[in-house]
Formats: sequence, C-alpha cells, structure tokens
Amino acid sequence: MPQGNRYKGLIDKFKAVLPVSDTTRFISLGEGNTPLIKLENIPALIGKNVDIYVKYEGLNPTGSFKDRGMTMAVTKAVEEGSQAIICASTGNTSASAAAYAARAGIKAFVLIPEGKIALGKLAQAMMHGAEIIQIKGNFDHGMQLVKEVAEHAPVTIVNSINPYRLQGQKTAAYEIVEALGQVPDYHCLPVGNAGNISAHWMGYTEMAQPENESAAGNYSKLAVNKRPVMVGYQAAGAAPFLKGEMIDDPETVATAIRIGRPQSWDKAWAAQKESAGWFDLLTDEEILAAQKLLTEKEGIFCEPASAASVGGAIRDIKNGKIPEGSTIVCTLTGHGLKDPDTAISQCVAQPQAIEASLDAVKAAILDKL
Ligand code: AN7
Repeated sequence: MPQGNRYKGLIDKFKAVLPVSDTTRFISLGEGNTPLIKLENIPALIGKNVDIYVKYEGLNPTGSFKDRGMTMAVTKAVEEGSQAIICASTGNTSASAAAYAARAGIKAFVLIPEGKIALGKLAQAMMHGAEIIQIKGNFDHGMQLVKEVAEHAPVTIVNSINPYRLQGQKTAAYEIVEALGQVPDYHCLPVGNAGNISAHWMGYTEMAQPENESAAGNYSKLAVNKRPVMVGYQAAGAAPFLKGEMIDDPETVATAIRIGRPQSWDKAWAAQKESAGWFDLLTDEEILAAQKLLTEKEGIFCEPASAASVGGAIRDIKNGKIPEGSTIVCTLTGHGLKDPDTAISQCVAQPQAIEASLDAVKAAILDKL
C-alpha cells in the first residue's frame, strides 16, 4: 500500500473535534482545506490600512461551503443506517446533498423553489441523480414541508437543523486560525439560515477554550484567548435579522440567501451578542457591485450571496465601524460558476463576433490597448 500524505477530507483531518469514532466510514469528497486568499488590490482602492482575507469556500468539491456540513451529516446518516436523506434548499445544499448521497450510495430528495435556484446548482442536483421536488413556494415553505414529511417517512434531514452539519462547518474556523497563525479581529459572512455564522462561532469558541475535552487545543496552539467579532450581512429584501423578526416573501437576486425564516435564529443572535458583532444589509445592487469588484480587481469569482460579505466589510471599513489595522476574514460561500445567468446579465459589454481574419482580430485588439 502506498503511504503518501494525501489529504483525505475534513473529517479525517479534524476527527479529534468531530463526533466520529475509529469505525466510522467517512463519506468524503476531499472537502475543506480551501485557500485563505489575501486581497491585494481592494484595500488600496478603498485607501484603508487593513488586511482582508477571503476564505474561498467555492473551491469545495461541489462549489460551496455546504460540503463541510454535508460530509458530516451524510457520514452520520449512513452510520445510523439511513437509506435516504432529504433537504429543502435554495440550491447549494441540494447540490451538496445530491453529491454526497451519490458517494454514499443512498437516495437524496431535494425540495427547491420553482424557478428560483441558480442554473449550476440545478444542473448538479440533476446530474447526481437526486429526486428533485420543485415546489410552488419559497425555501421557507420547503423547510416546513421537509420537517413535516420527515415525521412520516424514513428519511434523514440534512438541512443545518441537523446538528452534524454545524459540526462539519465549524472546521472552517479551525482552518482560518491555522492558516493565519492568529484569530482574525473580524469575521464577515453572508447570512441566510444563519447556520454558517453559528458554526463558525462554535469553532472559534471551542478553540478559545482548549482545556475542553474536545481536543480543540490540538488545532489552536497559535490562538490566543480571543474570538473574532462576527458580522452577518443579509440581502435587503431578505433581512429578518435587521427587522428583528421572521419575514414572509423574501426577495433578492442572491437566490442562495432568499430566506425569511432562518433556522439558526437563536444561535446567530447569540453569536452576534457574545462577539459584540452586528448584522447589516446590502441592496441587490451593492451585492452585485461587490461580486464584480472581486472578479475584476482580485480575480476571484464568487456567487452573488457570497459577495455580500466583502461588500458589507468594505462599507464598514470605509465608515470606520471596522477600524484600520484590523485583520478581517470574509467567507466566500459559493463559486461564481454556480450562477452564470446573473453573471452574464450584469456584464454591460456582451462579447461580439467578428470575422475570423487577422485584420479583424488585430483591429479588435488595437482598439482596446
Ligand atoms: C452561497 O442551499 O440555505 O446562513 O439551501 O448557498 O448558513 O444559510 C444556502 C445558503 C450563503 C447562507 N451563501 O448560509 C441552501 C442554503 C451561499 C449559500 C448562504 C447560502 P446560511
């Protein structure tokens, strides 16, 4: 047998702080271990002395952070003998559930809002062979139905109300501290169901208490006794945390976070309060502008929802809420290729076709230099 040091996914790496045993079969696609990229051009553009890092979760196997939670949720579902998983989804959870179910050899049912999920996510769920149930309703309706149907059918819910999801997702915080060699001052995330912000807070909290039997200390040798300020950004049309109560009929171009009834409501408020953080909102225009800025100035393509973290952070750096000298991590939750329609529609100059001749190509280039 070869004895290499191949990365075998986040459960293998973080098993000391995850609820698995020596006999657990890990359902993994090599998720996690995503790059933490320092922004080089945007800080200068905004004229502020800050270190901004993006955690590029779009580089997970199915293109979003959901894989971190899904590897754990499906691993435990299989360990417990489940033959089928089910979720409601704005898209990424369905893609991830479909892939990990395929890997495990079990069935996946996904409820998605008709016409409101990005093309790439739908393609993934279809290709992996999930049973796709489109509903004439939004994510919140789907989530309610999933909870009800799971009481009557032998299916395991793999939405983030499944506690193993947050366990898997907390590993992103461990990776960030390991990569930075310190705890960031601020951590900014887009917020939909608020599972991810809650999971990160759980991870940071474990690391700050290495005396825990959880063995968190193994991964936080560099971490001083500190946790970041947690900042959550929502889309203006889907901002229950700003309103202070659940909302009906959420609407935003960032379909991933088109959610009015967040499932991790209490956990996210606790993270905000305990970290002295805050929630804020961005208009769809601001979200798309941030997505474009990242692609044009840094070469990093994330999906619209993800860009809310950077768009919000830039605004709060400019207005001084996040002070100069800070180290800031923004989570880019999903890859830009997930939603090609929204990307193409916001590019003013659509590519034109010209003659396939040297003259025509020369003219086209000289024109632009
Ligand atoms: C790219 O896939 O809820 O606050 O059903 O896909 O943890 O919900 C997706 C959420 C941010 C919000 N960015 O994270 C689903 C789903 C992207 C996302 C979020 C989602 P949470």
